Amino acid sequence: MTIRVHEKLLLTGAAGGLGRALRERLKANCKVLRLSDRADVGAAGPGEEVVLGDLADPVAVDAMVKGVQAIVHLGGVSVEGPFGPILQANILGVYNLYEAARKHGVKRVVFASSNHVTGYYRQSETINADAPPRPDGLYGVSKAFGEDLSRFYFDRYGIETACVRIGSSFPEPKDRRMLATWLSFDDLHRLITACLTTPVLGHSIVFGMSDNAVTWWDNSKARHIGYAPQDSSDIFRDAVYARTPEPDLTDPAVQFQGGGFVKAGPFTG
Ligand code: NAI
Ligand code: 15L
Repeated sequence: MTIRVHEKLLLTGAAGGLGRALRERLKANCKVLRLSDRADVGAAGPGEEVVLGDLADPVAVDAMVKGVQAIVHLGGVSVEGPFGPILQANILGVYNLYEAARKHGVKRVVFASSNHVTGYYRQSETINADAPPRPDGLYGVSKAFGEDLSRFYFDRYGIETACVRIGSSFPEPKDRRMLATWLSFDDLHRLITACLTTPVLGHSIVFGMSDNAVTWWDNSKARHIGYAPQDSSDIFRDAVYARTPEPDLTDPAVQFQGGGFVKAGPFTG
């Protein structure tokens, strides 16, 4: 199966944890991978180019988007915190990105949304893409904004987007919650590849998780994407149980899907 359907692909947030994990993997998806961040990403290697810039700056975003056919948008504030930086990177930044995509005729975007869009559902519930957002903080609200904005750009301008509500994408699950939310780097790449290559993406919401036995999310509304996870948190279960305490069922971080994010803040600034 060919996974190279775009000549030039933009990866924002290339200096971050997931950007670094995907840098090599995404080269298989394009002829040229354009790396962007406001932080240093090092020198461009073979099959790469670098266009740095701040997402809050429309001129910089225009330059990073111009000439690509598709975008994997990871850049932005990735945790709960003060509203100022979230506003700049995740709200103004995602608007700048879609405006540049519209101007330059980019037709497909994979948007790194987050499970924190629905963090106030309970860990005893299973939700699907039709469940209304219940963000667990300002970060989750900013990702819900990105999902809504991308839906508008699809309805008005036909730009297809996959809003990937990533669970917890790290080398291994760090705690018991992540046994449900874990997404391996290889499965993340499989999921992004599916979003980039499916013939008709439309505007879709898909939960970014591996094939974990315990799950709170039902991806049956995203079958058209063709994502088939091959990893599972289950191989880490015994080790995670051994090194973590019994959950306190009165703790909101244990009750709600968003975990510790439901207790973060308030922040000022
Ligand atoms: P990260 O924080 O390691 O990387 C984010 C990158 O965005 C950083 O390199 C940072 O310099 C860049 N950035 C921040 N503000 C910017 C701005 N104004 N202009 C340009 N670049 C800016 O985050 P990570 O873990 O790599 O996550 C990537 C994306 O995936 C984020 O959007 C995050 O919200 C989302 N996500 C990640 C999850 C995970 O488990 N790693 C879970 C859910 C969502
Ligand atoms: C996120 O949205 C964050 O970007 C990531 O750092 C993790 O905290 C993840 O959610 C999670 O819920 O585990």
